[in-house]
Amino acid sequence: MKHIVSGIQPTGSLNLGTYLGSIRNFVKLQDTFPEHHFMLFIADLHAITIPRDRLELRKTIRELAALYLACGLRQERLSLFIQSEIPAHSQVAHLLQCFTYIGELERMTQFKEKARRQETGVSAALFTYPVLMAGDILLYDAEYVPVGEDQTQHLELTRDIAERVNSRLGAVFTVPKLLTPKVGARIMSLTEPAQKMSKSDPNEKSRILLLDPEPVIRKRIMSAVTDSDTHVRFDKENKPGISNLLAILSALTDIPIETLEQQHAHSTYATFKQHVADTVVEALRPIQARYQALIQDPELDAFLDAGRDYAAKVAMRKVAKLNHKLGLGRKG
Ligand code: ATP
Ligand code: LTN
Repeated sequence: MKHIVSGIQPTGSLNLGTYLGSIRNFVKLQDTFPEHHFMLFIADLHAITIPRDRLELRKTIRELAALYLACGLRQERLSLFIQSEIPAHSQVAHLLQCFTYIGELERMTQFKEKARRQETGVSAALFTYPVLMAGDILLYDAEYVPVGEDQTQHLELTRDIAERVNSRLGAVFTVPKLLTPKVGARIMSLTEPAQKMSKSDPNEKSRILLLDPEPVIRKRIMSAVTDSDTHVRFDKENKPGISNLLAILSALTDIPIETLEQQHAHSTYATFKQHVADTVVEALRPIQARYQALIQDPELDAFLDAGRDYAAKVAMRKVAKLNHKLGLGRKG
């Protein structure tokens, strides 16, 4: 079975950036790749590389599982699971660390950024985070990995590790390919459009959460930072705020940015923002309704159990193969 694999960390509530950069893309890819099986997981082992409150983490894991499904993923050809429920993820991370150089990890920009922001100590796990991620992907012989642009460097490292293992031990892993969405791969903050919209930004006004009530969504968009010009035009350099709103609108409607520019050639910023706000509200309404039903539904647990069982079987086989190739344990 050919696999497409991706994960999201259960940290903070899901925002429009994560939705457009990843989940919405998964939904579309289910049509683009009708032969592939989708393996999507909640990266809770990644989340604890920075200290978390346990009750908050548990709540977010469930919320994320329900949101994944609420966003319209079809359940056939999908295994949704929780990373920590599959011990093979931790196992393979150690094995792959034996094939990763410290210098490679020191170059990771996400590590450098997150380490800089840490007020208490920086955990060794934050440093080895990309190796755990490589394991998530290689365990399942993923052919494609759909992620936002910020994950490109991690995916390059994953490919390097896979090639290194294959050249030392013979063919063990499929070398995965990156899949980023054409529009929406990098949604920016509404208050500082030079930075990506992020769950961990302390300024709540910088983002829209998928579960935000309608008035909040409208307020955030209407007060999004723009510029002193008056033309609705895509120009990331000089008009990052307006360009970001155009990208959001384009990603949600599948209308090319050039067409949107033409449609809004004579709009004021206020009219344009109103249109973006209406579109976001309409797009999120059905997701919010499905979420409310799913979060209380015991079927959600049944689906996560099935996902866990499928993933565990595939992953265990891969770890056994790797152990064997490395000469670990007894011959069996
Ligand atoms: P943080 O914002 O705290 O650094 P994160 O949102 O980057 O965390 P994840 O939740 O694990 O971390 O990201 C899940 C997926 O969403 C990844 O594929 C990531 O590339 C994508 N993503 C995250 N933020 C954005 C964004 N602003 N625009 C587009 N894609 C994004
Ligand atoms: N690091 C990723 C989340 C992640 C992931 C993965 C994505 C962990 N393991 C495997 C794709 C495949 C992030 O988006 N921050």
